[in-house]
Amino acid sequence: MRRITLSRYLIEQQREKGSLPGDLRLLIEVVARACKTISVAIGKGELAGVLGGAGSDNVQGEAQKKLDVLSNDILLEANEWGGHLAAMASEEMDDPHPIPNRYPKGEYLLVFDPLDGSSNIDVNLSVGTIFSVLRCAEGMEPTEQAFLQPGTKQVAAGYAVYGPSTILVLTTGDGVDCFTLDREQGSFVLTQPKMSIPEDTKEFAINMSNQRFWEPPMQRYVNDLLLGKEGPRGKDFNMRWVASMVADVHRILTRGGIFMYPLDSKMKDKGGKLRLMYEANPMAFIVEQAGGAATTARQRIMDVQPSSLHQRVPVVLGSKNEVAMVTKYHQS
Ligand code: AHM
Ligand code: MG
Repeated sequence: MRRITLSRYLIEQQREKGSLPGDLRLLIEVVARACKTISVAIGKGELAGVLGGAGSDNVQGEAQKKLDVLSNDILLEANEWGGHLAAMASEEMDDPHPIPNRYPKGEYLLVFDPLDGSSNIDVNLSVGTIFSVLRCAEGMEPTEQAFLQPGTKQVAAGYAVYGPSTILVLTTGDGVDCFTLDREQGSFVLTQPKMSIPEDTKEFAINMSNQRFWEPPMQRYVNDLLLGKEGPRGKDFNMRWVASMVADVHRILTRGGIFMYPLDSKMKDKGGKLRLMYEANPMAFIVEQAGGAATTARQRIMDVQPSSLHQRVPVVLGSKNEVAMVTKYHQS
């Protein structure tokens, strides 16, 4: 079997399709390298003393885990000096991180959730890294304003899952490909080219404990799923909830499904739970590139014009026809 490493894949994309600028290729390679480093730290777990709380809060008032902080530092350090970035922003930092003056600057903006699903760290379940790449408009200072572009402007997005194996899923706007980390060789190898999400599904993912706080259309929709064969949907549904978006989305990319973190009355003033710039947008780009759909239940996620870096949105994504069904419930 032809073994295609991530480096070879990126070089071939650049050469054959001309679709991948050199700086973007470098950026993706550097992010992938950082993910390998994070994967090693997570793999060592308690042995490396990386589990547990960091004793600090992030800008959203959430308690940071040691691995949240460590993963953020790894991504910052890896990406600072290559000359491909104008600035970075992260779930774990209040403001964008400018490239230090001693390094050259590039045209890209990198946004990431360094460790998604942190509540799963200490219980040894899958966690991941999510990232999104934008271009900094010419002549614009890479301040928060430069980042506030809708998801349609993303030039690349991806996520890593640190699970039984470490995988990296990537799109540059030409489909979605999945790589598996060969731990002995230290390289990501293409294992699932051109991922595609089935249009229909019988599996949903939602945190059911929030049911009574959802808006009425979402309550009606999920009730109808639960009624199964006897209800209006005429089929039984299965449910999964890992509480790591990366793992839930990866399952959907592999076998279909619908993932929802809808608006609920507890966080109505915040706009939702998941963050637009570094959770919803990159996942929406990937899901759409794999033939699925991603909405807020009312609007395509990638069309939302961000008003702040840490903005939150409701998220409904996955199998196309099921996502459309959710929109229908919200229209009636
Ligand atoms: P995090 O980035 O702080 O880890 O939070 C995001 C995570 C998602 O991965 C997951 O889908 C969701 O929060 C789980 O939330 P809950 O614990 O409310 O079920
Ligand atoms: Mg997250």
